[in-house]
Amino acid sequence: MKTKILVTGALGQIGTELVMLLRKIYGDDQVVASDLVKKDIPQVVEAGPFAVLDVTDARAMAELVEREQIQTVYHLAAILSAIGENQPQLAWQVNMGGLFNALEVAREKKLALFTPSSIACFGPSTPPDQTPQDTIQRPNTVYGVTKVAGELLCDYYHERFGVDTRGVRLPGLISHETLPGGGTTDYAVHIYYEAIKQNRYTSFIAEGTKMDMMYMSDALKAFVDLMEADPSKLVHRNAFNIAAMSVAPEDIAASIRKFQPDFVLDYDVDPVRQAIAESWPNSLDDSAAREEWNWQADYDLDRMTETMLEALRKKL
Ligand code: NAD
Ligand code: AKB
Repeated sequence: MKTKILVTGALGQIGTELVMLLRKIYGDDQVVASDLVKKDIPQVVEAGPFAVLDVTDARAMAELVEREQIQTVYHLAAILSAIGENQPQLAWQVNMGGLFNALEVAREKKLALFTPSSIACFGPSTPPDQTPQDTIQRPNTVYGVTKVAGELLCDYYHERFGVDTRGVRLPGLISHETLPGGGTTDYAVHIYYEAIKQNRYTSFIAEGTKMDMMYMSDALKAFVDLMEADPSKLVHRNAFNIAAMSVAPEDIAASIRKFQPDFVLDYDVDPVRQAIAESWPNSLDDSAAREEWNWQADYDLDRMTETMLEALRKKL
């Protein structure tokens, strides 16, 4: 991979950890972090180059790429599912406008581009169990619509203009560094924080609602491995299903109880996020990623729970 890297949306849940990992692998000065505003996250904004960048501003993006001689973009800036349902116009503007600008600058300057899709690219008519790599995609959220359109647009830029676009369909990500930014799977992070703070959690997602989840370090490994993969072996490129675990709130609670036997889970279901969750698959078939670039998750639910509880006990 060409290693002068720009990360957009770098102060979000994924970006903060991705920037730290990329700097460890490729060098601090090689990775320019950027976000809409500068926040007090010293491990990102002080440990290497940082720029304020609104991804809907095409000229500002092109100027930053030129100034920093960027070769590869990890494009993360986006509005997630729950916020997207509250502000659909903003979600379209940021998710489609930002991606279009990133693809255009990639075309003009011959950059490689990684951008994540999501389990949100599927909808209620998608086969819900072991959802195949290539299947029905009729999402009913604006976030999901932008994710399908983004997958197709990235394929188009690869086929039409030869841009080296790559991406994965991420499950809900669970991490302890930065809180999630307004999605439906956020409960699966909050539950660990509340387990440490109060030994109980009230879930806004209902009992029995299975969704694919993944520990952050597995997702980051996928980002790096896919960008380093031999392009001649890639058939799908922009929308690889990747999977680690399919869990409902009570499964996470049962896993937490292996370490905190008195942990209490109850429910106060949010109808908006519940409807989104029910429209997404229960589990994904990730065999294409396994075959094309040797994808494999390291963390199952209990290993992740042990790691999350240990890290949050120190942090909180
Ligand atoms: P996040 O909400 O935590 O972070 C997104 C970042 O984008 C924020 O720091 C925000 O300030 C920034 N941003 C918003 N509007 C912007 C703009 N106009 N210009 C520049 N920056 C802007 O999200 P995340 O979880 O880190 O997600 C990153 C990517 O991964 C997104 O494409 C998201 O759809 C995808 N994804 C995330 C998950 C997950 O569970 N975290 C799952 C599936 C897909
Ligand atoms: C969300 O819940 O919106 C994200 C996602 C799965 O895309 N975490």
